[in-house]
Amino acid sequence: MEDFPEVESCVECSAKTLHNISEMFYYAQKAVLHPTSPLYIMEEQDLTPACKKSLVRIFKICDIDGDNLLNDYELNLFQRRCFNTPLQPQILDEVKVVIQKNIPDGIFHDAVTLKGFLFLHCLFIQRGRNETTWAVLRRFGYNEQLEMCKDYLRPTLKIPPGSSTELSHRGQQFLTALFERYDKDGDGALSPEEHKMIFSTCPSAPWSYSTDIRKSCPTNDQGWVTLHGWMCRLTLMTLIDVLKTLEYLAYLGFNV
Ligand SMILES: [Ca+2]
Ligand SMILES: [Ca+2]
Repeated sequence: MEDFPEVESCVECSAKTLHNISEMFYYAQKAVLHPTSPLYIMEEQDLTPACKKSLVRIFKICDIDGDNLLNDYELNLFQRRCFNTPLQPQILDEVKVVIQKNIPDGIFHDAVTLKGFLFLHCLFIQRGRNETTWAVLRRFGYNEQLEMCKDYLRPTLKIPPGSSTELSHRGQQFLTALFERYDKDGDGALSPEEHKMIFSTCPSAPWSYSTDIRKSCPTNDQGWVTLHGWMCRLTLMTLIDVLKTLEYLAYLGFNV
């Protein structure tokens, strides 16, 4: 196996004595459904850059209060979103102990840091539980190449003739909360830096700050976009290009 790093697992089996047959199928299926190589570099014992990048984005989306830590409440929401079950308090404590033991700065104020989150996924893979990390990545829209799936970004939407499109109440709530999370200084407006950060989970911003949103939407005295301006621009985008809104909601981590 050392000579062939592309071989993920090796199991001795026999069709004659039926020795290890079910194990053989289990590992073969696993190699196809939850491959290691897109996630992990064996020689370096570390996650691949693409996997890290995806997990960093997921971490940011799950960090609801924006303090760069995942507290118990945020971890529970994450767990529910990915696995549809709540995290047992005892298991949560055990996970934190394991992280703390291995990397001391993986836990801060009883919450998981980004380092701790990445370490946890490294550990899953090292323990042969690739399916856990894959489940997380797939839930957040990633395909086998660790790119966002097209149908996740642009789901089919039939708009009857004569109808227009607008943000739902849930969509408005999500985008308002997002604004509040990234308005770090709490002045009720997005500075250019805050505007840049709000789209840090997206490939790029959907519009230019200086020549588009700032010029066309309500701003404060400093000329920075207010919550009202932010919602106006999104309402307009939803009206004229709803697929673009859907795409951005996916990048921003709206839970569907
Ligand atoms: Ca947090
Ligand atoms: Ca601000």
